[in-house]
Amino acid sequence: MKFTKILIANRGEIALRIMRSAREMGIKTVAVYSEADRNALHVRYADESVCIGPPPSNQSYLVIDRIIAAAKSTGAQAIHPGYGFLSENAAFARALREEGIVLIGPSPESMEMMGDKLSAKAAAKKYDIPLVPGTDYAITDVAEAKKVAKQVGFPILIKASAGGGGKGMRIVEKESEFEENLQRAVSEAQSAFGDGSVFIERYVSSPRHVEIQVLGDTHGNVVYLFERECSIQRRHQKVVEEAPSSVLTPAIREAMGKCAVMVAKACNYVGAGTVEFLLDENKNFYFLEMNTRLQVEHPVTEMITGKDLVKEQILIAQGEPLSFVQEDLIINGHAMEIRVYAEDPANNFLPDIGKLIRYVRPQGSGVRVDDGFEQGMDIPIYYDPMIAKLITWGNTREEAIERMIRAIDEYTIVGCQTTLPFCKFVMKHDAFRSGNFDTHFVKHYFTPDVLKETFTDEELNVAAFMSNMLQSKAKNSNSVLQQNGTTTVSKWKLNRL
Ligand code: MV4
Repeated sequence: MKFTKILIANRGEIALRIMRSAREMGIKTVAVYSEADRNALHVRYADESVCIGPPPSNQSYLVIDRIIAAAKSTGAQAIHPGYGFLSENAAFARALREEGIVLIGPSPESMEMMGDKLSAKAAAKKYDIPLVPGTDYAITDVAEAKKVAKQVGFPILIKASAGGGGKGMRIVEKESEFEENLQRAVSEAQSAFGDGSVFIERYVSSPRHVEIQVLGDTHGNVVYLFERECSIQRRHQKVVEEAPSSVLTPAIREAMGKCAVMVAKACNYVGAGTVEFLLDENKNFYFLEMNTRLQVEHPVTEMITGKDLVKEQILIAQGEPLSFVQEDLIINGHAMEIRVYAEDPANNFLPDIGKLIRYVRPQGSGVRVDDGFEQGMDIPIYYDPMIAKLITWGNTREEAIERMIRAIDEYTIVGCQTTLPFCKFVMKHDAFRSGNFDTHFVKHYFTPDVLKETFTDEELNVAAFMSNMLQSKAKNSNSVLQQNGTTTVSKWKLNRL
């Protein structure tokens, strides 16, 4: 079935990003919005829009019935859920199926199988996918669990089967601390997720996080679109993502890709999905879990493969077979993405929302900005404080990094603190540039005082110029530039400060 109209059950940058692809395909778009988003860009961009409730997401973007009602009243044949909100909600997928509305995403069965870590591991085990040594069943017996923990070897990690994003994980250093930690993990998992199932794994102490993008169609074809390296994260919040990873060899890439395809096949996956792996110091990889949605960081994959993942999702949902095979896919160059949050990196990354008094996007070759704001807009307090994703492409990793630094310097955001200076710190750091880093990068290298040094040459020139001017004024002289012929300041930069 070819869609003529789809509804986007999301907001912000991802809603806009989806609508852009739909428009290129000649498909009309319906935006849904909360009262806080009445004037948001995704509402203005869409062909039609429907208000679905008050600002809090549990009264708007998370209310299944309101979204279905909006699709029915506008005649949308399909719904794209974006990421977050209802994107991995099997009950939503099932409700759409019952209403005869197509979900641009996988089946509720795939979501359920991969949403639970233990059932995901069980599915992967059948295909001999490498798993971190540990239990692949919920621990019920403490004595038995202790035995397994000893076999696996300490330190071990206790994980909640229903957990995600690092929630419900506990590291246990030695046997004597095992029982107490296990008890706590179970009760935490029970109260946080309503499911006390936990399992144990050997703790991989310095891993890298590498994930593989897959696409599966309704005809049983599955391909992988290489990897994204997402090790630069802070408290399980990704900050920098890139593709390809600087450490994978073609052989490891192919092995991981083939494993990811098997994981997707194990759950009859349809659509765009991501298979997460841990990579240890010796480049052994282990399957962790599968994310059954389009991810925030998907643009880096688009930049190196030339594929539009949202278009592919829509074509797949229409029932079309993939128009390419694995051998058609190649990696072209290197892409970097940073997440620009309205958070203050100098103050423990506390949200710093406000009005975008000045907002000027970077431009030029190899630069992509996915955002949902314009100058003058307020950042609503109700949702994720991500302002934008800044993505750069280069022929090489070095070029992508240099371009990112240049783009960060061009990006002007006045009205709130942002993570831009923090991301520039990462881009300039030797460990990052060498490619030799792991998931502990931020913890190891970042303290707020490192931000003080991240002025551009232009900014330093401006400072030098101004101090010079003040000194000259004190001396009652009017020939500032003659006194310091080496100081150059562009009017352009002065205007932007
Ligand atoms: C691990 C691990 C070490 N050993 N499992 C964190 C979130 C979840 N997706 C899996 N996570 C981890 N699982 C074993 N056996 C370390 C992490 C981990 C991590 C993983 C990916 C990206 C960032 C991370 C930060 C801290 C810990």
